[in-house]
Amino acid sequence: MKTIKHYGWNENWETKWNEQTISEKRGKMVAGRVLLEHKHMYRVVTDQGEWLGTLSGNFKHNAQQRRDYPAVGDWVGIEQMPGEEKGIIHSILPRNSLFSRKVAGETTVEQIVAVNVDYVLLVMSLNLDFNLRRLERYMIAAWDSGANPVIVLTKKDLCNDPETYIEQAEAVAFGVPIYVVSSVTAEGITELQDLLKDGKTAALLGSSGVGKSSLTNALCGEDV
Ligand SMILES: Nc1nc2c(ncn2[C@@H]2O[C@H](COP(=O)(O)OP(=O)(O)OP(=O)(O)O)[C@@H](O)[C@H]2O)c(=O)[nH]1
Ligand SMILES: [Mg+2]
Repeated sequence: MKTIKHYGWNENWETKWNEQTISEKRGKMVAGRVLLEHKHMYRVVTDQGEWLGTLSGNFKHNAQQRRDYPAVGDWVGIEQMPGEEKGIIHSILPRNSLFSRKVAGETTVEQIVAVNVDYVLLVMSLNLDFNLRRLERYMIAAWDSGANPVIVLTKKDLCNDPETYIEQAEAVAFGVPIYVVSSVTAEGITELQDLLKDGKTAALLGSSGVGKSSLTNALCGEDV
């Protein structure tokens, strides 16, 4: 069975867990990572399997704003309901990055896209989608989140002169690593896999059709 290490648990999280989890609940709780979120219900993966998590009364009482609630990528302290694939979430470990966007409606609300992301892959394809202004905006969003930006130029197989594009990207990228890949020929995929090994978490940012899903499948070696 997969353990939480496969989902990015490491010594840093272990340390945070030991420091933060000092309540009387400690003995009953295990650490888990939020995989999905829907209306204050959370799918949480733990070393004992995947549970459906809901918030403890105390947690709800103390939560004031969006950021106080769990989000995808959070490490939480969860207590299993005896004999059930369900649990009560009591706590969240301090985040090391937070990626959000403002959604305009009657009032502007913050939507958290993902937290505890190590790398944000800024994905653009080497054809009509290539746009340096957009790349700059992506980089600002990535730096704001606290995660490390990485530029991924996709569909290399469709491009006759990738060098020209790479040079242009380098000119605005200021030391941000650039990977050039093709999900069709698999060129560049191993290099990107190397970056993401050891339980690193990545989020993808890019327009529709640039090849994010194809890239995810190529990186995982299976359909996900
Ligand atoms: N030639 C070529 N085509 C690709 C490559 N990657 C993706 N495509 C094609 O581009 C189209 C869009 O790819 P997707 O992976 O669905 O793009 P996406 O970014 O996930 O798009 P959304 O889900 O709409 O945001 C599909 O027809 C893919 O087959 C590539 O490396 N080379
Ligand atoms: Mg997609």
